[in-house]
Formats: sequence, structure tokens, C-alpha cells
Amino acid sequence: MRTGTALIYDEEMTKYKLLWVDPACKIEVPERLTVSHEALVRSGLADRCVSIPVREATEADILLVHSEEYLEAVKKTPHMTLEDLKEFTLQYGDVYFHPNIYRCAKLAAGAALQLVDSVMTGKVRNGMALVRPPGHHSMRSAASGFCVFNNVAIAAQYAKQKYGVKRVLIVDWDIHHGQGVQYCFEDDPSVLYFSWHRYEHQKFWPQLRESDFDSVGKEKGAGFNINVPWNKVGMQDSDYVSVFCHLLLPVAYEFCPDLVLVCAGFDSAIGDPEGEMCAAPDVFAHLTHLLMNLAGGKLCAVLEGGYNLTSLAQSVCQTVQTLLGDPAPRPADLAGPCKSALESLHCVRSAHRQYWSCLKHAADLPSPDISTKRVKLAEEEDEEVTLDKGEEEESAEEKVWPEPLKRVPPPTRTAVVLPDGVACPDGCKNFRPSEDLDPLIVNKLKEDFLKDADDSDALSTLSSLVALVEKMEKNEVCSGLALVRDVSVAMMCVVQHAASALRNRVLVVCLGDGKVPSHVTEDGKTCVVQFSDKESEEQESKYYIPVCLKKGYGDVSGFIQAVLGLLLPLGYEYDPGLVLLVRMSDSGPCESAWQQLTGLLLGLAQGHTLVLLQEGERTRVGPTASSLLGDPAPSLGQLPAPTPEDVESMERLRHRLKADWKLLQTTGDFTTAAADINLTHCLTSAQLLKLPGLY
Ligand code: FKS
Ligand code: ZN
Repeated sequence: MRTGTALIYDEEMTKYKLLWVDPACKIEVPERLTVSHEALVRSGLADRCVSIPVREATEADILLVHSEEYLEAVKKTPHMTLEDLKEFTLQYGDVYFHPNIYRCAKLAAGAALQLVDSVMTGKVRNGMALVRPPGHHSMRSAASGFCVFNNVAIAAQYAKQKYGVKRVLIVDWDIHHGQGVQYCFEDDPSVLYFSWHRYEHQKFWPQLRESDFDSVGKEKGAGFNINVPWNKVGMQDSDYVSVFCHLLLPVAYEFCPDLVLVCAGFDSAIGDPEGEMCAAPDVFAHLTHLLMNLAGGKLCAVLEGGYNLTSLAQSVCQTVQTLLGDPAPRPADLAGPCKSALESLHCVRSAHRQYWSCLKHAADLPSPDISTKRVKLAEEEDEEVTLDKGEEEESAEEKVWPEPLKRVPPPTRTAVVLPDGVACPDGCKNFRPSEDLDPLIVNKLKEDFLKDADDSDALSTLSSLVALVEKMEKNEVCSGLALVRDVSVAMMCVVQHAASALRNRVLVVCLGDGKVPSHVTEDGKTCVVQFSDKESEEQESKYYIPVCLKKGYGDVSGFIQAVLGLLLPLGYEYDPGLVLLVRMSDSGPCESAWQQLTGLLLGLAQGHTLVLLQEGERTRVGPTASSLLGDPAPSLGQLPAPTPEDVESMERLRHRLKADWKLLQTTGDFTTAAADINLTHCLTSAQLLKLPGLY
């Protein structure tokens, strides 16, 4: 099993800077790198990483993406006078040259390649390269936006060429559009490029028409370029998480990459003067976590932008700490995406519905000319007038936000409660309650859950579970796994204890059609999501969510789609303190889908997940423990389309719940209310299916 996180950094890359006055370039300073690296050192994270030296990218490496003429031109810059450098710079937009930048650009690209080598050869599982200059704007024959060579594009080509990697996913969470990456892979279906970026209807740099949602890729590459334009500033955690759940992740799972590269720019975080967004640095822990079960965990993050030094350093630490496997912090209050984000999401999903079966059911644009463009432009002009009259807005850099809480992993990662004769999996701790339970609790357990009051085995299991849950609440244990005689009883017992004695909300995720504790959900302290192949007879409520997958778990696509598009957003919005994952009898999905589910759920509740398995399912103990320990789940393979029945029932469910759970929304307000009403009240489900364009 590959483990370890690489950190690639070299001080040499701080040794160039802007030598003249240029307001567009003054934010790109050497301190960006030093503060990021120092924060990693100071927090002890750097020490936990495997430090890998940089190297210079060779000419052959650079030529994987750039033209010979361009390389030759850049090669001359170390020998130029200041005047020559200025003049050379003028032919490009928002970039500067320096006598040492060619050397640094070779190191930056080389650092990305060293990272790819370390991950692909199994020396480490994942890693991050801290580099300058950044790369994602540079094009075949042009520098742009502080970028000289396209580090990540070169890394993708290199991985394909050297390791025969078939599919690469590039996630560009920098707040600028990496047009250089887009141009490089536009017609290439083996590289899926995803970018979100501040766009403001083409008013924001680089102000390109082709950064909009309708640039989906060309020829064979159609569908493999995904642009999410942000048409407003101030996007928050919810907006980012929503786009991951409803767009990036479903497509990424369907694509099934062999390698994930991240254009890791942190100008998308709060406080950044360029991005002017409001996402907390902690959100990068979640974005990172959500990508870590793709490609068997092979993830390489390469620094791009980030200009608020405080926010940048915090965001880098969140990313690296997550790569190291520490549980993500509790997500901030995710109140759902804003209207503008929903509109963008809707436009991108509909532009891509013909290419990805996970998006087939996404709504069409309501009418051909409602793109986010025209309608919004008109509105915006109005707004600007009002803004001028108002007070001067606070600048992004004056924004204050709380420092992310220190993430202290519990002393025990995974504790197990197993019957005699079942070996404790490597890396787990056999759980024995350290002190006796309160006799009152023991009596209550006996009364409520034991058929036979003298059944000491059953009592000891239940007592252990209760004690374990308490340890998890105290953050002494992160996750747990129990093999029990009767999962239903164990589930009821944990839920009841949590509801009465614990402070935290519990998310119960139940696989199988057994009876669930739906009656305890009313006050919202418990939320139950039940996957089964039967229609539920329970009373539906905001906190009891039956997900019916008709083909059971035979259809992995349907299952994963429900996990990504329903369970995760719901879980993120509900923000439990404990996740109880219950697998009833022999009804769960295949091993890899089960591991994906377990891995993804660890992003909630600071990784506090307790898994209950039925005693007969001993063979599941090993793989489940491995997921709880943070090992990446195996890939599911390229996913086929989910069955129309499953899609239909999921969409109906989403439709019912989206008023209560804002993170389940995928469309803006501009789909007509009439269509909404038709959907819920007038049409049969068969009719619904024929009208995918309506919802
Ligand atoms: C100053 C205008 C600056 C250029 C922005 C370049 C952004 C570069 C970046 C990278 F990741 F490449 F570093 N316009 N008000 O952040 O995307
Ligand atoms: Zn940027």
C-alpha cells in the first residue's frame, strides 16, 4: 500500500522578483513561497512529509507543451539587460521577466515532474509542490499571468508519455481561468480539465469568451473541458462544495482518472485581493479530501496563485494536512449556494449533459438565450449604479476571518469491537472500555435492548459501543468499527445513546431495508439516510431520507451518483458530529463502492465514523478498517449510465428535499415555477422521465 506525502520546495524559486513598476504584477512576490513553506515548517507538517528535491525540467520536458521558438526566446532572458527584459515582457499580458526566472521556471516545471515521478513510482501516495513561477496561464508560445511554462500541463503530458497513464484529471481551483491548460488539452479526451474562475460575464481577467461554460472542448475532446464561471465575487464554502458534489465529482467518477493533478491556487480563498471570494481556508481540506479517493489516491497538487499571504499560508497547510491523512475539520455552516453560483452550476451542467451520463437528467437551459450572460449583464448594470452611491466597499485584504482551528488528530485513529476469534486488523486498536459504564446506562441498555438480561456477550458489545461513541465525542478516538450479532439493535442502541447523552448530531447511513430508527429523527438530532431496493413505508420527513435503488447495488453508477449528489451534500449541510454507517445483512454494494462510501463519509464529523457490520460479514472487516484508516478506495472503473429508474427516483427525492436542504439544489430560480409545480403534482413518474429538460 503506497503511503506518504511528498513535499517539493526549493528556496531557489524565491530568487526572482519584479524589477520595475507594474501594478498588474506587484502582487506576485517571493514571500508567497517563503510564507507558505514557513507555515508548513512551523506547524510541523513539513516534517511529516517526504521531502523530494526539485530538478530542472529538460528541454524535452518543456517541449511536451511549448514550441521551440518560445523556449529559445525564454532561454535568452537570463542574458538580457533590464531594458531588454522590459521590452520582451511587453509582448505578453500581466507577466514579468527577470534574469533568474528562466532557471526558476525550469525548476517549477521540474518540481511538478518530480512529484509525478514520486507518486507514479509509488514512493509516496500523494504530494504538493510549492513553486514559482506558476503555470496555468502560459501557452504553447506565450507567457501570461505570471506564468512562464505550464507546469501542470507539462506534468500531465509527461505522465501520459512516461507512465502510460490513460486518463488524467486536472482540477484547477485557482480563481483564474487556466486558459493555457484549456488550449493544451481542448481536443484531448485523455485529459479532463476542470476550472472554476472569477468571470463576471467576461469582465474579469483574462476576459476571454472561451472561459465561459459553453467551451466544453473540441472534436474528440468535447465534454472534457469544464468551465465554471463565477459571475459574482464573494463565493463561499457552500458554493465550492456544491459544485464539487453536483458537477465535478460525478463527472470525475464517471471519467475514472488514473492520476489527479491539482492547479492549486489559493486566490480562491477569503482575503485574496484578486479573487475577492469568501471561502475559508478550511474549505481546501474538504476539496482535497473529496479528490483523494479518485485514481487510487494518486494526487499531485502544484501551487498556482494566492496573494493574501495569511490566507495563502493557511490554505496551503489545510491542503497538505489533508494529503497527510489527518481528518478534515468540521465544515463551516454550509447554508447552500448563492443564486449566482446556482445559475453557473445549472449552465455548466446543462452544457455538459450530452457528454456525461451522470448529468443526463440535468435540466436544459430554460430557453436558448438564457445563458448566464445576457440576463445577468442587464441586471448588473443596474446594480452598479446603486453601488456607486453607497459607501466604499471594504477591500478584500481588509477582510478578517478566524484562523483555522488547529487540527489535532486523536491518539487512536481506528478502534474496533470484534468478537473473540476475529483478528484485529493492522493499524487498528482493539477497543476495551477503560472504565466501567455508569450502572444506570447499563441498566437502560439491558432494559431496552437485551431480550435476555443475562446475555453477557451482547451486553458487553453494547456497552463497548456506547463507551466507544463517548470516546469519539471526546476526540480520543477518530473512527470505529464493530462486528455485532444484531446490527439493528446495535444501531438503535447507539442512536438512542447519542440522542440522549451526547451533544452532537448523528447522521445514520443505513444500507439495507431493515427497520431504522426513523422515529427519533423529528428533533433533527438524528438524520437517517437509508439505501434500499424497496420503496420505504416510513413517514417521510426532513430527517428521514429513503434512497431507493431498484437494482439494489448491482448498479454501482446509481449508487455512487446517490452518494455524491444526495448523501454528501446532505451530510455537509447537516454537519453531524458522528456518522453511523450501518450495513445490514448481506445487502451492501461491492467492495470498492463500499470503500468509496466509507472514504467519502470521513470528510464529515472530523472523520468520526462508526461502522456497524453484521457478525457474518467478517470478510468486510479488513477492507472497511483500511478505509477508516484513510487508505484510498480502489477505483470503480469507468462508470456506465445509471438505470433510468434509479435516476428518476433520486431526482424525485432531490426535488422533495431541496426546499429543506439547500445544498441539494442544482438549478437557479429561473426555471419557471410552473414547471416545478407540474413536476411535483401533475405528472406521473413515467411522464417525468420523458421530460428531462424540465427539471
Ligand atoms: C492585478 C491584475 C493581475 C493577472 C492575474 C494573474 C493571475 C495568476 C494566477 C496564477 F496562478 F497563475 F498565479 N492580472 N489587479 O493566480 O492565476
Ligand atoms: Zn490565480
